[in-house]
Amino acid sequence: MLASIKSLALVALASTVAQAAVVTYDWNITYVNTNADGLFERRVIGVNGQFPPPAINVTLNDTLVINVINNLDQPTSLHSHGLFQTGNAQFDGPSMVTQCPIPPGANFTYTIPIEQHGTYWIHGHFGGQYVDGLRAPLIIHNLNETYKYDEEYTIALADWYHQEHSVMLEQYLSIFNPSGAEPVPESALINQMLDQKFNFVPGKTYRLRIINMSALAMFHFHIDGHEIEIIEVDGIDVERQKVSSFPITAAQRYSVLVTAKADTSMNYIIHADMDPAMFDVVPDELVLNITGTIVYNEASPLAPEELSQWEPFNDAELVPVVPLATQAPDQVFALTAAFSVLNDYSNKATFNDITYVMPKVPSLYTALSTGNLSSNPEVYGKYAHPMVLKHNDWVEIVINNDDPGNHPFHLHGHVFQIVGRGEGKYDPSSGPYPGYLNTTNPSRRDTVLVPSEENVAIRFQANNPGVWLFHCHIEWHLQAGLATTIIEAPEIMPSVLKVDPTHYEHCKALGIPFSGNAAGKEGLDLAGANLGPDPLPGTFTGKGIVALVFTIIAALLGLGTVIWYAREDDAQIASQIAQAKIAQEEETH
Ligand SMILES: *[C@@H]1O[C@H](CO)[C@@H](O)[C@H](O)[C@H]1NC(C)=O
Ligand SMILES: *[C@@H]1O[C@H](CO)[C@@H](O)[C@H](O)[C@H]1NC(C)=O
Ligand SMILES: *[C@@H]1O[C@H](CO)[C@@H](O)[C@H](O)[C@H]1NC(C)=O
Ligand SMILES: *[C@@H]1O[C@H](CO)[C@@H](O)[C@H](O)[C@H]1NC(C)=O
Ligand SMILES: *[C@@H]1O[C@H](CO)[C@@H](O)[C@H](O)[C@H]1NC(C)=O
Ligand SMILES: *[C@@H]1O[C@H](CO)[C@@H](O)[C@H](O)[C@H]1NC(C)=O
Ligand SMILES: *[C@@H]1O[C@H](CO)[C@@H](O)[C@H](O)[C@H]1NC(C)=O
Ligand SMILES: *[C@@H]1O[C@H](CO)[C@@H](O)[C@H](O)[C@H]1NC(C)=O
Ligand SMILES: *[C@@H]1O[C@H](CO)[C@@H](O)[C@H](O)[C@H]1NC(C)=O
Ligand SMILES: [Cu+2]
Repeated sequence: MLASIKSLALVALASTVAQAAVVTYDWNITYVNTNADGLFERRVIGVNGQFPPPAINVTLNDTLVINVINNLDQPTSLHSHGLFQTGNAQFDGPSMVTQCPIPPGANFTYTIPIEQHGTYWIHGHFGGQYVDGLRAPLIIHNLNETYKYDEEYTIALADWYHQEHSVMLEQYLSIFNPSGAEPVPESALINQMLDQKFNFVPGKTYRLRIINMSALAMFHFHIDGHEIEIIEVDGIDVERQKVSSFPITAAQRYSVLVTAKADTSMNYIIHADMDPAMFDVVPDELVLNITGTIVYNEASPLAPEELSQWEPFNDAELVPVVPLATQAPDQVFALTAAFSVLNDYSNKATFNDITYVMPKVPSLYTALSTGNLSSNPEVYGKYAHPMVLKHNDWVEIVINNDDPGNHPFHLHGHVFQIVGRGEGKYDPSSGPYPGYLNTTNPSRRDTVLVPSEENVAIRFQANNPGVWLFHCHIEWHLQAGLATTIIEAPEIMPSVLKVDPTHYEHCKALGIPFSGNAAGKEGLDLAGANLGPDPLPGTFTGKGIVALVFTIIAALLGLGTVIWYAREDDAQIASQIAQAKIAQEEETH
């Protein structure tokens, strides 16, 4: 199968005069049946009866209009990942943060002035709909690109599951999965299909835009026989950097330049190796290393396959072409990410012991309707985990990863600077942050990986009034509550942000209040607000709690045995417990 994403002849574009256009996409979101990985036919979420959903393709200064028709039997919403949405937070997309979700059968128009260029993606932001396929590249061209190239291809990497997201999520968050083992994908796809081919012509220079649209998997990317040079990271053009391979975590993007060979005597493999470290279990049948092909001549043989070394790579060393010095922060926050069994006995994610739970009123609507209380974090509800920022302040967030897994953290509405990295956990009360890197022109991006038991310090200026989610982009972890809400410049929000009144009609249709505090009430009366589970009391942590909980479950189910903690086996144990429970119930009936 040839690349369905057509190559772009940029020569034609480069000569035209800047002409901002309104570019309209009609997205009729429906279920589609497809066998994307050739292994299993399943129901997925597609657009206009097609799967994969079409890539969106616009130019800097255009206005992107997406007319959504929700033909699903569940609500939906769309997030344009990486776009600043200046003055436009109402179209950022996350359900219950900046909008009520779009009810089944309803329409919603996203109108997005394009103020950036580079490689982005668009995905569902209601529940985990993107895991079921609602995701597509969003490419923004620049009439005056920093680097010259002849053609371009988009390479969107994604993990692929055979079960529907909602089924897996229920299992993942159930009390029978106390160690929080994530669902492991059945396969991985390039451009949501198998065996994607990219035609190369000798002598030409190609820009490859690599997007990781995964729910979980982290890939290492390399191409046999070709040198690659990174030129863009998350929409920020960077000084050329030659690499042999690089890792790309969920939600990150890179553009690389690749110069085609001078002859067509061989074809070459593109490798996207899934990092097995991300998975609790690697099933025998899971193909970790997926490939595409660079085709010079259909008749030529494949060049011998090269295994990459997965060389160390530090994205903090990428130098933005448009420099931006950092500034001393006016506000500093420290967030510690962790997973534990909370007092609802399910394994949840927390930042500073708070697991994110959606408020009853979308937080943006709370900010716009609570007057001078909008600067008081209490109105947003404790479990929305609000962090209120003053307009134009420089803000630093130190993210401590106190979990054995790696997590890619994404901030909506901004790119941030990576200003520091360090080992272990940083506690602001212990003195100044020790891990600052060169802050002359720090690397900027919108999604950063924080490895296990390490910390990363990021900075940005609070110059984009709005409500922005900050969260782990592993979809399972977001659903487990690994999110906070940035309330940026609430004092001026009502004067700079307006919400299209038709959006409130969707709230009404779904019975969601759209003014007042997190409980939909006046003032600070939060009675009836959504509450989350809290940490279990006492000193039990990690595996201790897991063992304890199994004991409790076993006791509750009347099983006389103590079941020991075993991360690899707990799904199996859980299913044994469930089966035992069913058998017991059947006996008593
Ligand atoms: C985009 O718009 C900005 C502001 O109106 C203008 O300065 C810039 O030249 C435009 N760029 C292009 C490529 O049209
Ligand atoms: C949307 O797609 C569904 C399913 O293919 C179809 O029945 C419906 O007519 C479409 N709606 C519009 C407005 O195109
Ligand atoms: C993207 O849009 C440009 C014009 O804006 C067009 O020339 C090009 O063919 C489009 N590419 C794709 C893949 O649709
Ligand atoms: C949604 O948009 C489609 C296409 O424009 C239109 O046919 C349909 O009536 C609209 N539905 C609603 C509920 O407005
Ligand atoms: C294009 O960008 C380069 C720098 O990247 C700049 O020197 C040049 O003036 C720009 N040209 C136009 C027409 O904007
Ligand atoms: C995509 O991101 C996930 C999660 O971080 C990661 O496991 C996977 O290796 C990434 N894929 C690529 C090609 O880097
Ligand atoms: C996947 O690729 C990596 C890196 O090239 C290699 O070390 C590993 O052995 C490969 N795994 C399989 C199953 O081929
Ligand atoms: C907040 O607003 C209320 C009503 O608009 C007003 O009565 C009150 O004085 C204000 N409080 C402060 C501290 O400005
Ligand atoms: C910091 O980085 C800039 C370029 O980004 C470089 O010019 C400067 O030499 C670096 N400073 C140090 C102390 O490494
Ligand atoms: Cu995570």
